[in-house]
Amino acid sequence: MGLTIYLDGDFVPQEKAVISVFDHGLLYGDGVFEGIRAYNNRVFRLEEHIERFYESAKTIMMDLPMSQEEMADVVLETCRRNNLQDAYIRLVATRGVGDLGLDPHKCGKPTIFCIAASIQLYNEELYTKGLELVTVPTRRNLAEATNPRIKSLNYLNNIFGKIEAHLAGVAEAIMINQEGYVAEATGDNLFIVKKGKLITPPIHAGILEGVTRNCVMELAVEKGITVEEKLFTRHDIFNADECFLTGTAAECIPVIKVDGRVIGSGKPGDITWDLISAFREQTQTDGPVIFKE
Ligand code: PXG
Repeated sequence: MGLTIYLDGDFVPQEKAVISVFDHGLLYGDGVFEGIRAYNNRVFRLEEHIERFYESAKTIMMDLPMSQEEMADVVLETCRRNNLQDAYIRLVATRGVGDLGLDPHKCGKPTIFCIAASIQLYNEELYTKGLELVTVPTRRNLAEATNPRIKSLNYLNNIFGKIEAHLAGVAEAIMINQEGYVAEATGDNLFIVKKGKLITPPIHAGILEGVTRNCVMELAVEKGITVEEKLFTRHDIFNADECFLTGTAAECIPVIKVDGRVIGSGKPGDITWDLISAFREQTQTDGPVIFKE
């Protein structure tokens, strides 16, 4: 069945949701986006996603033509129009239609669209067996150049990581920053567990501040687990007791091998499992309701 898409103020059938070839989102990757999930009739942490969306837009000097509350309503209404209580949502703002030059001032107004689709769940076997990862040669973007905190439409850096992971015969990559410290995966944040402590790279490692990352850190603190944001290297991953990734699409997913080194017991660890189930529980009640009684 065709989806109903929000595009620049209207809800239109997906065949009609088309964008100009002069849109700078397409010509230059000039724009920002969010990947959001809905669970059990609620849009998970919608406010945090909208806030990050506006922060990304502010950094690239793009004025969004509505308030954060109105943008949140666009997301909720897109779910309603598609009759979805569980969904994968993509909210995008491009610089808009301009000429062939890269000057953003020539673009009149941002193009804004929102897609809500039914979610393609990851295979549960990935969670019970865990993932194998490799570190890849392409470094994560330098924060002083294209800051990874901006969730921009420019994902080539991450796509290189994905390609290099596939060349190495695995599904996902760990990206290292310019200084040699672990940054993140191509579309997920990374955690390790060592002697009962949960450790993840700080924002200044050059990462996206993940909504799932923040939620998992909160849940760990609630469970009395010590959480540290600190720089670490591949060596710390190889010698960790547990490792997992977090992201909107994958949620929390265990990692059992990195660059050929078995992590911990080689099976998803106890703290990882504890946090996976706490996260799954949290998604059932966190965020604004889509269909009110
Ligand atoms: N780091 C990067 C670089 C990301 O793109 C995350 C971390 C996790 O953030 P959240 O807020 O989702 O916990 C992301 C998320 C996908 C997909 O389909 C994932 C993301 C973007 C686009 C697609 O796996 N990003």
